Amino acid sequence: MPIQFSNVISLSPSDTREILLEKAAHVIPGPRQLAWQSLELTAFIHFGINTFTGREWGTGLEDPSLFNPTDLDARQWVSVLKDAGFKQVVLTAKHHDGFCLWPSRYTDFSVRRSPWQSGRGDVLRELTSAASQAGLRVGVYLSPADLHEMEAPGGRYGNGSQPVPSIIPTPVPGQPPPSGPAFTFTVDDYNRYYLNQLYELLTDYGPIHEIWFDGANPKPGIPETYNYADWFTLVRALAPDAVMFQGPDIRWVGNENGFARETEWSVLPFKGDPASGLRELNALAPDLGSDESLAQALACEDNGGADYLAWSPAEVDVSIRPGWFYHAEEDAQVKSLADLLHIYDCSVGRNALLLLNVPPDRRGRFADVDVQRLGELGAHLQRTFRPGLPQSGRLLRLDPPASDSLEDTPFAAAWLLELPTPIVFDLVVLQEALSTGQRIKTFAVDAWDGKAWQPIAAGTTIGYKRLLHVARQQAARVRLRVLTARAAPSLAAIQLFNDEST
Ligand code: FUL
Repeated sequence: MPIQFSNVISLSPSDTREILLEKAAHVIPGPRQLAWQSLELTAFIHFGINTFTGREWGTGLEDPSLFNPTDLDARQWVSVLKDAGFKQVVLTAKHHDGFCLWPSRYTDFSVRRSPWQSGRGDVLRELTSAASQAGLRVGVYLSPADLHEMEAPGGRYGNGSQPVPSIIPTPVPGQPPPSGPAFTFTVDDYNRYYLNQLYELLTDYGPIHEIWFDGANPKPGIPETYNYADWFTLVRALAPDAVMFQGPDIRWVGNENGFARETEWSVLPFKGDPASGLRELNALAPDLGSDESLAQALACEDNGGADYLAWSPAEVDVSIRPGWFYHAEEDAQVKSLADLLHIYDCSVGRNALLLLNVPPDRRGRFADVDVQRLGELGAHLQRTFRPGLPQSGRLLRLDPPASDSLEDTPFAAAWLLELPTPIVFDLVVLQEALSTGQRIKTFAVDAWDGKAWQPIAAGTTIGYKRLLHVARQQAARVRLRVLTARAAPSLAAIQLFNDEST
């Protein structure tokens, strides 16, 4: 039986290494994963009670009247981000403290009890209105850990309540219900609360394209079981195009510094039932997804081997400042343009998506220094990646062996980019065609100097995209040789650019 392309492929303990790798070569992204990955550059907005207390993690017992932005302007956020090339923005609708930036029906620990707009404000509404006008997508961070629900009297988190069949959205006397279909889940008090909040976020604000299930918990000792399966069911039903971070769709890259791995695979091994949507892994592992690590995961004797392979692409979250929230004393520590470009190379350029955090200040606006830096970033990227000659070249597949000076080097596949006239470039962009999955393990790039092929770059994995800085040079013919691959690879693009920063 030939192996079919699929988002998830089951493993068997009897799979040989060859079959395992053949299966890995047939795991492909789903449409929502592909749409998400092609955004490339997305923004995170950490804003909330912490902005006004100067903390990174709140207590959950703050006075909501502390939340009082003097000049909140989500249109400023959106226009600065859009001009800089960002395609989506994810807001901390609720951080670990539990304070809600929208007037939830299910708690009074929210903007409703703040002086901002006399308690009638809604930060998520401001953002979704501005973003939909500008054509930016919106995502929401809804922290599973909730200190207010842990610490405040009557808190529902870990209160020992029994799971009971519960209608979501749960009717609230005197308040119009969110509109949409009703669901019944058997859940305890906190999961009911969390599901109701998810429901509000996914039905009251237009399309939501990413849900951020943060993994951190300031008080992990308080026992509460998250009913992930129910959360995922609700999200799929109400927002079928949304990707779930640390759910079935996308994974944390494993650090908050802005760097994907030099070798970053999107096909990973997992244990358990793929239908559960839980993709549990050690996100910090230095090697995720190499041939060796797949073989080890399958053979793992401690707790049984991996059960399946799934498409699990990396998201790189990093802040433009030392903290996630705005602190005036960090104004001088906003990352430099060079830092941001390095992060871009090491995230978008390494088969990952960049989620760059830009926290609004106490006015509710991006500070001048952040605005300036985002402007510099956008200008640089637009200059570098402006459409031009590369797109007009012909991309030809070459049959091995190649008849030239490097013919002794075997290759699994090769492509030639041929331009009508030579161009000056110092940046090579490679993209695999993900409709046949991620297959390339190692490759080399050569440029034709008029007499012979000269090697100019080499590397591991390509996947969605690989950026390679090379010595500035002029050529009309550039060749990619795939040296090793899991199966016959397909290529989407070779492009050449002139990165003016170097
Ligand atoms: C972490 C949180 O604890 C931080 O406060 C921040 O939200 C970051 C993006 O995720 O897990």
